[in-house]
Amino acid sequence: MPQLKLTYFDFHGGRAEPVRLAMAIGGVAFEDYRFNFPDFPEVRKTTPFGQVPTLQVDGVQVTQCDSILRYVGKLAGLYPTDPLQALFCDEVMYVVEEASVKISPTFRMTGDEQKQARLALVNGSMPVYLGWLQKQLEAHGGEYFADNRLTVADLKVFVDVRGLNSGRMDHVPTDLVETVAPALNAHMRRIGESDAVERYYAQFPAKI
Ligand SMILES: N[C@@H](CCC(=O)N[C@@H](CS)C(=O)NCC(=O)O)C(=O)O
Repeated sequence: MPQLKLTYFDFHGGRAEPVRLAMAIGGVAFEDYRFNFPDFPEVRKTTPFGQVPTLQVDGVQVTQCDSILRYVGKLAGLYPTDPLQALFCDEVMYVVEEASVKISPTFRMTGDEQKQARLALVNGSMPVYLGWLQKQLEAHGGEYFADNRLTVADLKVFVDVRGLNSGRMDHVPTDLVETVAPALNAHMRRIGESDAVERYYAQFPAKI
């Protein structure tokens, strides 16, 4: 097994959390390098695009969260070997990523600018993405997004839905998912209550 070092913010969300979960569930050993927001200016100097997450694989630095998640999913046994199921898995991951790309700039806004930008998403693309994800889940049997089992796509949606429900994002109503795609909340609860995920978060009793 290669030596792996994942670099990302110290919180239970964002673009690296599905990677952490996949490694924990699959029993893949890695260095979980977490840093606090004030240290980001220094950390970003060590990355090619000034962005995180990064994964070092035997000292080689790799970027792009979905590429990292796919790779780690393969190591962890959480990525389909069947090409069509892999395609379904990738599609879901990319839809979540596309939604994240739309909301990312709003984290640099404040006040009314942020409010208007977020409300435009809440009333525009977000329900479209959430509705599509719900349909996709239902089309694949209602429990998992691909391969009739837990894959990295489930972990990516789980982290995203939990973030939307958290109240961490001002102007994004905490009942948005429940209103437009309640099956995604049921999915989130199921994944969150699974033994492996509960065991993982039991390591972080004091953190949100
Ligand atoms: N395409 C990249 C995007 C990474 C990204 O935007 N990361 C955010 C944190 S979640 C970041 O570092 N933002 C700082 C910036 O873009 O200046 C990926 O998929 O990993």
